Amino acid sequence: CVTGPATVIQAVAAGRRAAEAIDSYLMRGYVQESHIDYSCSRGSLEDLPKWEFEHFPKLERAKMPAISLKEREGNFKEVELGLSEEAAREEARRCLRCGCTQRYNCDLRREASEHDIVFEKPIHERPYIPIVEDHPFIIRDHNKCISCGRCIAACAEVEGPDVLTFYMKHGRQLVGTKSGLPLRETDCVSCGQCVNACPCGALEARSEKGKVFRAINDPTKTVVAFVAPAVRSVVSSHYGIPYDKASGFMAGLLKKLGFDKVFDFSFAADLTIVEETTEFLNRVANKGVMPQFTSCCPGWVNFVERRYPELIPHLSTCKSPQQMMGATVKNHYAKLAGINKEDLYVVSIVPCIAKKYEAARPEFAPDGIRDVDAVLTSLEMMRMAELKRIDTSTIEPQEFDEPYRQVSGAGILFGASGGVAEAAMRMAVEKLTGKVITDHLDFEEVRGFEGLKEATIQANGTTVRVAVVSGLRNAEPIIEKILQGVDVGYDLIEVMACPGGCICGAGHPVPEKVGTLEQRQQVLINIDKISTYRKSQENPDILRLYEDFYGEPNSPLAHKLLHTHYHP
Ligand code: HC1
Ligand code: SF4
Repeated sequence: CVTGPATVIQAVAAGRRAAEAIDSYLMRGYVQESHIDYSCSRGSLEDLPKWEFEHFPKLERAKMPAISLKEREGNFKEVELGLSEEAAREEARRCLRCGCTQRYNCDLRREASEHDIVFEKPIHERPYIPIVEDHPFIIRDHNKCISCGRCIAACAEVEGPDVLTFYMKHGRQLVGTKSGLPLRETDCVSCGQCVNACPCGALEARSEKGKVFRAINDPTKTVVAFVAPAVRSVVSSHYGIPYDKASGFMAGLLKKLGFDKVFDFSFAADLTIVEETTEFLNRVANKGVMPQFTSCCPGWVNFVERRYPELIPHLSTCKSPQQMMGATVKNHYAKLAGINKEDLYVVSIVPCIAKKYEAARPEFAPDGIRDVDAVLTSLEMMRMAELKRIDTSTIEPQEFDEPYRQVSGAGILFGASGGVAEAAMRMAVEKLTGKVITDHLDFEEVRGFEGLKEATIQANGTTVRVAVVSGLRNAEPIIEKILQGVDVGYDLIEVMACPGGCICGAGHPVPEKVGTLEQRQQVLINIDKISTYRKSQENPDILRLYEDFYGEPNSPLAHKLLHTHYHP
C-alpha cells in the first residue's frame, strides 16, 4: 500500500502498455480510481504519450516517455513498458478518440490498425467542457457526448422518471435535467439506466474498484464480499459457466480476487422474506395500511421518496437485502468472529447503480460506520478480475462461507421481476394455512417481463391479491389510483425499477442480443429448481440466525437492524 504522499495521476496517455501500468497501480492501491483519467479523447496528440503528475510534490511535473515510470521516493517500482515513445505515439494516433471507455480493447481501433488508418488532428478542436458531477454516482462528460438521446429515452421510456432533456449552450447540444436542478436534486432514482444506454462513455457510474483494492491490500482489514442473486446470471454467460456451477464459481473468483470471506446475499433475501412477510401478515391481521409495497429496490424507494412521498406508509419498513446483509455482517458476524466493526470492510456486489446510492445513505452508517462500505457492480467485479489478470479457467469452485452458507431458491429468484412476490407467497401460504407446502411452489404467473403481472392466493379463508410491477412508469397508474383513494384490488405489490428486475440492472453488461435477458432469468429459475431449500422460511442458517441473534421475526433487535424509515 501507499506510504508516500497522496497521489493524483492524470494519465494523458493512450498506449496499451501505459494503460496496463495505470491498472496495476490501481490494483495495488497506489492510486485512487477517481484520480485517474484514462480518456484518450482529451489530450492533444502533441501531449502523447506523457504522464502528468499533479499534487505530487516530490515528483516534478515531468514529461516522461511512456517507457518507464521511475521509482521516486520509494513509492513506485520502475516499470518497463517496453514501448518506445514513437510506437506509443503511433498507437495513440490510431485511437479513434470517440471517448468510449474501452481504450485498448477496441474492435474499431484494431480494424484501423490492421488497415493502416491514421487519424490526423482535426482543424478545429471543440472547446473542452468541464465534467458535470452533480450526482454522487453518475458523471456526465459532454466532451464525449454524441447527442444520440439514448439516455433521455432510457430515463423516460425504459425506467420512467423522465428527468433528462437536451438543452443548448455555447452552440452545443448538451444533456441536462428538465428542471435545471443538479441531477441529485431531481426525481432521479439513481437506477443508472442512462449510463447503461450511453454508447460512448459520456455517462459513467462512479467506480469503487480502487477503494476495494485498497481495502484488500490493507492488512488491518478483514474484507468481506457478498454477492447479489442476479450477478450469477451474467457470471454464467460471461464466463460460460453452467447455471448449476455459477454460485461456486463466483465464490472461487471472489476468493481469488483477495476477499477474506464471501457470502451469498440471497441469504439476506431469505431474511427479507421472513421479515417482510411477517410485517405483511401483521398488516392483514391488524388492518394496517394496505396495500403493502416491497422496499428492496432502492430505485423504487427513491422514486417514492422523491415523487410520491404520500405513499411512504404503504412501503414495507424492511431494509433491502443489501442493507440487511450489511447490518447483519457488521453486528452479528463481527461479534462472532471477534473483529472490530472498524476493521471489517464490507463490499456488496450487485447489478445495480442505485445500490451505491443506497449504501451511502447516512441512516445506514450508524455512528459514522457504514454497514456496507463499498458497492461494486457486476461489471466492476469482472473488470477487477481482468485487472488482476486472473485466468478464470483455473478458478476452483468454492462454497460460500459460514455462518450464512445456506440460501434458498426463493432468495435466488429475487434477481428477476416477480421473485420477491413469489418468495413471499411461498411463505404466506404456509403461515396462513399452518401447513408445510411441498408442491405448487411455482407461481409462474408473476415471472417474466410484462410491466404488470398478477396472482391471487387463497389460504384458510384469506385471499391475498398480489401485483408485480417492473419499470417505474408501470407503477404510476397504480400509485395515482391509490392516492385518489381508489381500491386497486391488490394487497401486496412488488415494484422493481428496472424492466424485468435486477437481471436488467444498469450495473450488468448491456444485453448483447435478443434473448439475453430471458437467459439471465432462466439461470435463476433453474437454480431455484435444483435448490435443496426452496422456501426462505426453511433455510436452516436463517432459522439459526433468529435463534442465536435476532430472536424472532420483527423482534425489537430485528426492527433496530433490519428495518428503516423513509424521508419525504
Ligand atoms: Fe437485486 Fe435485491 S434482488 S434488489 O434486484 O432485493 O441489485 O440481484 O441484490 O438488496 O437480494 C439488485 C439483485 C439485489 C437487494 C436481493
Ligand atoms: Fe437496482 Fe434492481 Fe432496482 Fe434496478 S430493479 S434499480 S437493478 S435494485
